[in-house]
Order: sequence, then C-alpha cells, then structure tokens
Amino acid sequence: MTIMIHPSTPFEGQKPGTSGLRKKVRVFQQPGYAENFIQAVFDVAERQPGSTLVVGGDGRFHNRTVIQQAIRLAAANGYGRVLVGQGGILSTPAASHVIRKYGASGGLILSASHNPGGPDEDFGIKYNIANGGPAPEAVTDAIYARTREIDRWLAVDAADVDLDTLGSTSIGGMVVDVIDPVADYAELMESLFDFPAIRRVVEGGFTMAFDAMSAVTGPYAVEILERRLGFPSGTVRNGIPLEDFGGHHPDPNLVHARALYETMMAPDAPDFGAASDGDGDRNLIIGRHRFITPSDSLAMLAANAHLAPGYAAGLKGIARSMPTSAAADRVAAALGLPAFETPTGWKFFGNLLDAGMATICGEESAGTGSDHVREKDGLWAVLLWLNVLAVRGMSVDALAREHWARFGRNYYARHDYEAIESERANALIAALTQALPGLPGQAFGPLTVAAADSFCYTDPVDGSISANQGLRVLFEGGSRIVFRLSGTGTEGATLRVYLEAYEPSDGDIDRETPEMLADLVAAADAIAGIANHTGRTRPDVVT
Ligand code: VG1
Ligand code: CO
Repeated sequence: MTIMIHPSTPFEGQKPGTSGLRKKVRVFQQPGYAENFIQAVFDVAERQPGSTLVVGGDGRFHNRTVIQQAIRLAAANGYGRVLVGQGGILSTPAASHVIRKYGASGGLILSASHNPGGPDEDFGIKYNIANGGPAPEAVTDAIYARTREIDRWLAVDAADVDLDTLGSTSIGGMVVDVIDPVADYAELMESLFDFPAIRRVVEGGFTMAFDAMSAVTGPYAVEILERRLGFPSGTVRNGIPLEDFGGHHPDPNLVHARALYETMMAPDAPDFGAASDGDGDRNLIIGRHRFITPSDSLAMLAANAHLAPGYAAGLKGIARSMPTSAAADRVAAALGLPAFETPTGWKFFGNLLDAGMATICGEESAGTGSDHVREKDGLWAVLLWLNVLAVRGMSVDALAREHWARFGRNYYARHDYEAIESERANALIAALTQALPGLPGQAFGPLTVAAADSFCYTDPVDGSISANQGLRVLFEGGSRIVFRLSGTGTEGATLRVYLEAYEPSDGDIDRETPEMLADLVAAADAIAGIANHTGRTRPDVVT
C-alpha cells in the first residue's frame, strides 16, 4: 500500500498539559489537527521499526474518528502492529497494562478524562511510553517542539478498520488486532486481590453501589464486580459508556457524583459506594454515611495494603503529589517507609515505580494506584478497599475512625475557581509568587505562616528538575494552603486552592471539614486576593 505524504503546517498550542493534549472537539475536528499531533508523537517516540502501538479511549464523542486516523498514520510510520480495544474502548489503566503485557513501544489514549464529552465538549490525546506510563516531561516537551515545526504527516490510504469485531486485520502491511478491552485487566485484578474473600462477604450480604458515570469503567465493573465477585446485577449504575456521558461531567466527586452520595447517605445505604471517571483512572470512595477524601483513601490503603495478596510482602515506599494531604506521610513514617512528594500529574510517579522506590501512589484529585501498572487506577482502588474491608470485617466508617485515632486527621478540601480569564489567573499567581518571601511570620487570623515557596521538584531517579509546580504556604502546626493553575482545562484558567488542617490523634478528629477549614479559607483570600483578582467570591466546585 502506498504511503501518502500530506503537507501540513503547525497549529498553535499543541502543548500537552498535566495529562496529554486537551482541547474542544471542534478544535480536534480541524483537518490535520489530530494528524499533526499524532505525527509529532511518532516522530519523537522511542521505538524500533515494526514495534507495537496500543490505541484506545474512553468511548467519548470523536474517539472512533481519531482511532481510524491513528491507525492509518501508524501503518505509514513503520509500526508492525496496533492493538485496539473493541469498540475503541480501553480504560487508561487497562491501556497501561496492555502496553506492558504485550511489550508495546507505547500507546495513544484518547480521552479528556473527567472533562465532559460531546460535539461541543472536550477531547484529548495522551501518549504513554513503553513502561505503560504517561510520557515524562522530556518526551512531551519534544512532542510539543515537533508540533511547532511539523510540515507533513504520513498515512496509508485505507478504509476504516472494523473496531467492533474481535480479531486481526491487516492494513498497509501492519496488523491491527481488535482485542477484548476487559479480559487482560480483569485477570490482573484477580491476581492482586483475594477474590474468594470478597465473594464470601458478598454472599454474606455485603452490598455496594458503583457509579460508572456512563463512562469507560462500566464494562470493567460489570465483569469484575457483578460477574466475578457476585454482586447482584444493578450494583453497577450508569454502566454503559456513552459518547456524551449522558450530558454529565464524568468526574467522581461529591458534586458530579451527587446521586451516589445521596444513596450512600440515605438510611438504607449500601455498605460501600464508589465511582470512577471518564477514562477509569480516578476513584471516589464513600462508605455508608462516610465520605473518604482521596488523600485519606491513599493513607488508609497504604496502611492496610499488606492484607491483599498482591501487596502481602509490604510496600517499598509511598508517593503522593504535592497538593495531596500529608496523611500518607504519617503512614509512611509509622511503617518506616520512604515517602515522596511529586508535582501534580501521574507522569511524575513513573520513575519511582520503575526504580522500585515506591509501591503505592496517590493524588488528591481521586487518583490512586500502584506498581501493577503505570497509571492511576480507579477500579484497582475500589478492589483494594473491598479486599481490606473483607479481611478486616469492618465498615468504612469504623476503619476511618480507627485510622484517625492512630495517625491523626488531615482535614482537607480543594476549592476550584473555573473558567477565569487567563490574564487574571496569571496575575494572581504572579503577585502571590512575588509576595511569598515576605509571608513567613505574618499572621492571618489564628494562623501564622511558617514557610512559603514555589514547589520545585528534582526527580530522585534521573535528576530532572520541574520548577513552578504550585505555590505553598505552610503554617505553624502543620496546616497548609497550596495554590496552582490547572493543566487540564480547555477554557480560560482554573485556579485550584488546596486547604489542609492537621489535627493530631488526641485532637479534634471527629468534626466537620468546613468548620475545620474556615480559618484557612479566610487566609487563602487574604493571602492571594482571590476575590480581587478573579471577581469571584466563592469557588465553583468544592471537593
Ligand atoms: C488534574 C488533577 C491531577 C490529575 C490530572 C489528570 O490536573 O489535579 O491530579 O493528575 O487532572 O487526571 P490539573 O492540572 O487540572 O490540576 V485525569 O483523571 O483528568 O487524566
Ligand atoms: Co481520568
């Protein structure tokens, strides 16, 4: 088959953010837009001729179009084989596993994750490398540089591949395998967790509600929770992936997963509730009448992971992103394990996991995962919780209370100010950056600043440096506020303000989060001038 050379010119702004390139669908629909980006990936990706590429996505609108484009480009760019999930479906953690299991040189994951989907909503492309993890910054920087000088893309002239039928076809001498998106992943989960123990508690009447949010996790959750673990059918809600996620944000938090929250707070609530996001890498954990913050979930899972067969030998270390609460650090200290603090975004955990320095990682944004893949993994977290609860025979609420009584409690919330004008958001960050050196010693209500800085990370494995990863204001006594701008939005800027108040184990560990954070909320505005800069007096989303 002949390779067609399509002359092209660069598009502005094809810079991958926290997690790949995310833009409106309309932007991706411009002729050559996706092709330019994918070609740039292929031009810089480390790969041998004839290597394997994994392609999959979260099932959102425009997925199938870009999958066909990617296949035609891959065939013209020397790949030997493409593995694509049936129906174009592969959750982010499943794609990571498939890359690793089949020795692929990398993969394209088509998703804008928790962002809404549909013709007027968001789309995204992320490139993962051979370890199964998101491309590190050196690679994404090279991709971006390439998009700025690109002058052609290569594609074979071939008909669309049938994505709905399992099996092999060939296009332009390259094999395309349409694979079952669930099977390999379900097998991996069964190898890590004590499925018989979970099945026994389910048979004993343990109940659960799982909200797949009409996103990619539905087929995985139905297979694992209902078929393999024996939860009754109907346990998985919104289990069919829809191109527009039913018009909702597939973001598993208390705002967008409100229905699940209400189920879990009702008098007849199930024992356990969970949800996951658009591409299946995030998780929300709610016990009956007890919401677990993602930062606490990381800490509680780390403290109990040895109860699951896959982690029976213990952990090598615990890593968290900088804005994630320090709850996990206390577990690491108690277990005598190294603790790592990385910038926001899963790509920063890859080296620690590859080097065997950390086993469990997490982010405050509802991402938790381990060295079983190189992505955060929503269902993995749900299954680890189920395994721990089954072995310990206790409720989520009882486990949380026991944890806080031992380690103390990090009250935590994130306030998001969405779609602010970029200039205003940048002005806020610039002014605050300038003010940082003068903050130590200043008092804001009852809080006194102990230290303030702009977080700069030096990767302990390869020595690479990532500066400007968020502004930290640390108070005496262990409370903290972090300010940073989102790198996943597609409209204006989103300011994230992360608030954390620590209470030791003999302190107030049974209070409501808003009252415990009220002084920090006031301090955040006084320190950063949020209302002045943005014109907003309250956040759009509190999680
Ligand atoms: C957000 C979260 C971050 C997460 C990223 C990708 O990034 O804060 O923790 O890794 O989304 O998650 P930002 O730059 O908007 O704060 V996913 O599930 O959207 O791929
Ligand atoms: Co996601």
